[in-house]
Amino acid sequence: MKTFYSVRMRAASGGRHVSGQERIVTEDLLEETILELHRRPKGEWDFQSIKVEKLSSPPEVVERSLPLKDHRFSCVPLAHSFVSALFEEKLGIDRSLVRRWLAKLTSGVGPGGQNLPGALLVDPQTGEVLNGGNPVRTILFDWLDRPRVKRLLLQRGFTERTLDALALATKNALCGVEAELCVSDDPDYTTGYAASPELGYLRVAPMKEKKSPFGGRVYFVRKENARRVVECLRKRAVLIGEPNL
Ligand code: PML
Repeated sequence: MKTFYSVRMRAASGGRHVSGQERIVTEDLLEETILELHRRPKGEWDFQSIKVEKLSSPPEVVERSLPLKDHRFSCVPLAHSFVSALFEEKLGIDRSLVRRWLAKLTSGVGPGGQNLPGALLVDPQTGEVLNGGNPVRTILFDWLDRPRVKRLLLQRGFTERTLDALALATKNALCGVEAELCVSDDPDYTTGYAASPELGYLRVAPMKEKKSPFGGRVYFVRKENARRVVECLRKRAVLIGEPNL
């Protein structure tokens, strides 16, 4: 039986997040993956951590990702209206709650307007922020054959961010996240996404204004499920076979 490793890198500058990436690889790819992730951050950093963890059992293989659809709008308010109306109609999540969170994500969701190093959990029925407001990171996910899926997505005009975000959103759906909102914190990347098992992975542009440094993620999870979902996001290792394009 093959041994698998999780390799996770994060880099920061002056305490601010600069770059984060993760892979699940077999032993033969371990060294080159560590080096690849070390070289990964494009911007300056003064702190980098690379964590390598041997998985106690092989990751679960999921055949296909969430289905990917692209939605483009002429401005941010139209994009936000589309997402909030859809969440209300298809998922029963109050549109004003969705609008409020989209507004927060695009204006600094953390204390003092900081971006958070993970997602906030919000109950979709009551709007309560769960887990004591502590951000939760989804870890232990990757593509079964990352280079091939990357080529496929780039050929279709998607980006490497899509590659990572589609895998992450697919794992989230598997763990019981009912719906998710994501705004990139990269000032030059205005495409975000909204995802759920019913809706799939909806790339939405523009989710924020150009040059805005704000972004983040909100996971809608019912309070009674929060503990189980967080456990899964942190512990269940998942490899995804094909992008569902
Ligand atoms: C996409 O292009 O599919 C949206 C990706 C959002 C990525 C968020 C981030 O990690 O910056």
